[in-house]
Amino acid sequence: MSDRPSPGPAQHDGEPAPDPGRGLSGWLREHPPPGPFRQEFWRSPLRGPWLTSVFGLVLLIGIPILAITGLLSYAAYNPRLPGNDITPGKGLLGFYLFDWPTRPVWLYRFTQGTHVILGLTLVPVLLAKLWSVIHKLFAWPPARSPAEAVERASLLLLVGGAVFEFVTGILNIQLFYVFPFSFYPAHLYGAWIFLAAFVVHVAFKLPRMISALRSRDIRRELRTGLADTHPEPPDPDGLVAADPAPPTVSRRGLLAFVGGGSMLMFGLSVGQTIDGPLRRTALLAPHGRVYGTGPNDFQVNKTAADVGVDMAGMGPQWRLTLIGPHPARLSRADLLAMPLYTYRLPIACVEGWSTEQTWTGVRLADLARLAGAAVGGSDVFVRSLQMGGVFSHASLSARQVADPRSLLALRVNGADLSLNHGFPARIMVPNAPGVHNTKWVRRLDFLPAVS
Ligand SMILES: Nc1nc2c(c(=O)[nH]1)N[C@H]1C(S)=C(S)[C@@H](COP(=O)(O)O)O[C@H]1N2
Ligand SMILES: [Mo]
Repeated sequence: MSDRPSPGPAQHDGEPAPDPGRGLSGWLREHPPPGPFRQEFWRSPLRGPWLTSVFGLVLLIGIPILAITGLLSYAAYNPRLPGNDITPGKGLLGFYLFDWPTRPVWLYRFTQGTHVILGLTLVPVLLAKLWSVIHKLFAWPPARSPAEAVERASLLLLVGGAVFEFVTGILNIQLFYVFPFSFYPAHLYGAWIFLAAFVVHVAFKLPRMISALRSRDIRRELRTGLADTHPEPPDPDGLVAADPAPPTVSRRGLLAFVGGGSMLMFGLSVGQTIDGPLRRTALLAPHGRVYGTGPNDFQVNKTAADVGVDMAGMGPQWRLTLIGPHPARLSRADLLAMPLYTYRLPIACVEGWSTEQTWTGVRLADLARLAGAAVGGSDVFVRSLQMGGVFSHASLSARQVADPRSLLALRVNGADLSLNHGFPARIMVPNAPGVHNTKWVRRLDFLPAVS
């Protein structure tokens, strides 16, 4: 406890009657509930506008990158095509959607890797930022005016939205579906709510952030040890503790702790996007614990056994059904007798991992022609032997069908596909999200393109 006289009203013996002159809000102000609602509860000498602004600046740069890469990922799903959209109620939120390109081939790998790895890297910064303003959540009275009530409600959307987006994102890449709703629409709608609150917050706080950043020199701060660490001067926002305790860590120490946490998150996850030998360093990545052997030795997202595909369907009696003006049924031998092409293409999963392999197969464009469909004017609806669920089908756009590197792959790295990688045949499309590279294909419907 501090032996200094505490700020605020003098102590009384009995309960003083509300002072009618100051009204209820004055009375409330003088009678905060105990614990975190009292200013004296929050005593860290490091809290202050400069510190909050340093974390805020990092988030101000990082969150728009998360937003852009996230919204691009939604566009990459081509949600306007049948079967691809699980947010049909998006309405105006789809205003920016465009026909996702097939080149550069690494684009989705880059944007989605950035989305996931940056999200993980920002976790310590987000927590530090929330810590630095946490006492404001307990401000008492809850609101002094209707305007303040609105402002504080918007903070709930801001903080709640940020926590919701980070938590659902992380749970999703950990394949830990504990929440009672579907990830994809929840993360998308949550993003828009959060972004709206974020824009309002930045608009209000930007000038104060800039002046707070100017109030101290970061280079000097990074040279200042514990002995010379003093609280920031009292500020109108009340970020600085009313009754600061002696410091137990310098600002430099706190920044190093948060920065070190971020570097750890980055270092333990980036390997899953880069792949190759670095894959082993991605200790935070849950994927790719299942690998194949020989040329099929790269990570498997879901095994055939996991999703319960009918093994019998993959035997010699397997046929690929083509639907179009001239429907056809082809065996694997028929497909292998067609012109085969080989390309190096990445699988880039929405969950952030990726891997590039060498795929051999038949061009989707050649299959479209065989079915009598117009190349460039036909989308394709792909069905898997896997029955039911979002992975059992996917639509590809006319542009994707027409790209000469878009394959119905039969082989990988010179060997037949393994069962887990989609034998007898799987889709491989350049720059498509991994989830659209459907495995265990049984039927392709070439349909006039959705304009
Ligand atoms: N039928 C089917 N196809 C599928 C999946 C699936 O679960 N079922 N997973 C998809 C996802 S999310 C990804 S990232 C890639 C992974 O391919 P891989 O398991 O061969 O590495 O396959 C895609 N194709
Ligand atoms: Mo995926």
